[in-house]
Amino acid sequence: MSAFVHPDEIRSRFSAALSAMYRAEVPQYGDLLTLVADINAQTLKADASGADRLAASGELARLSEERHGAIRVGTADELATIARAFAVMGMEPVSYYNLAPAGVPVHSTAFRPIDPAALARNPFRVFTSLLRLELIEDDALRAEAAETLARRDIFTPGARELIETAETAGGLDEAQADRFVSELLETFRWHAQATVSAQTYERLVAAHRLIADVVSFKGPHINHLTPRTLDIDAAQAAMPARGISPKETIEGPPARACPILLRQTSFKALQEAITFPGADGPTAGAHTARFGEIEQRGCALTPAGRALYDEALATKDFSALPDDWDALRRADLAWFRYRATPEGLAGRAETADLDALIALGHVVAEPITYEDFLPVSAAGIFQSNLGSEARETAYAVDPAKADFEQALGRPVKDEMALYRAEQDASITATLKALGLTEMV
Ligand code: OOG
Ligand code: NI
Repeated sequence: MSAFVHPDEIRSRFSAALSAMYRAEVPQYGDLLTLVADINAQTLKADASGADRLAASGELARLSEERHGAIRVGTADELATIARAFAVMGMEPVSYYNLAPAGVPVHSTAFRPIDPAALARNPFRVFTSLLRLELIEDDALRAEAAETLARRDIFTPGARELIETAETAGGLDEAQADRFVSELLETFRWHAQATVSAQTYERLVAAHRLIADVVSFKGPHINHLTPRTLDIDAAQAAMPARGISPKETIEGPPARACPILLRQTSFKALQEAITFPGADGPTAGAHTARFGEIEQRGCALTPAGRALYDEALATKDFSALPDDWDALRRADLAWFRYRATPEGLAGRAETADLDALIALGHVVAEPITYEDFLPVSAAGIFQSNLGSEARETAYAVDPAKADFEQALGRPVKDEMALYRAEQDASITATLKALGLTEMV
């Protein structure tokens, strides 16, 4: 019998430990968690059918645990190693996001579980960005940044050793899993001591505030940890009364009866005291990196639905995207999970046509939750936290996905293929449960 702790369990322990650490580091994060928990409780109380739907899809149980975080790493080796660490927790890189067109010198992926059962257990995700040093124009500064990054190891020896153990043995036992969680937590910890001089820091900030954030510290401190709210408009409205001042607008689609994709809002990054090393001892400074964010997740869209969304976002006219589940489903604009109803299981339908089965009440289709990110929103979140000096102009863009995958050491997964597989599997299982397999 295997004594390995399940990767889902390691992920849950890590996400809980990270949340506790961040709460101790950034007390406002605790305030945000309380606010979101209050709003979610009110929303569930006011909408019993919505609560039932969430319970049926398994999302009610995961709701209070649900978080995404973000880190920014500096080198290919850091990215490849963090990918191996996330793999120990059952998290895979999904999608490629290029932030350069938005003037942010990084490209990114999101590490998350991909299996529906693992997502239901704990959907912890980490948006992980790799700095694109080649976008620093000043040669001397670029070389200095590269040397600084080459000198650091963002992983403890213990974390490196346990990643190896998990890979060679195929898993971690109880004691190893707990040690892995606490060793890996060190990578995400805040360090108030910069590793570069105040002068270098200022030059890095002048190149881009984000470059300074990645290069100047011992590790890629977690910069936000985002709980999921069921009503982001209510949460945004309730923030000022709790002493939290949100950014002006909510990123993503407008409020709808049928929520789609992802809506997000954040509070501005904190000015935090740091020190710089100096010949005559440390000198005091300040750095802004960490902020608070909340999100509301809706239904995942198909490529056709996503194209309509992107167009709607550009034209600010969302009328082409029907605000009705059945219309979204019939037009193949969103992904759904199909399920046989008790009536369906009791009855005997003469058809294997899904629309007909739904009309008969033998099958229901539930929207599949969007588990990924929106690059335009991500750029908005980055920018609102960089302060007024944020670079306005876009970087020249080249297709850098291949470079990213080379650094990562593997290709990223295609999010659409994952949603499609889930929808297809649910259709197959539904028809099988209804004894209709032979008819298709
Ligand atoms: C990541 C920003 C992206 C989101 O929710 O879109 C993100 C960062 O600031 O490092 O977390
Ligand atoms: Ni975020």
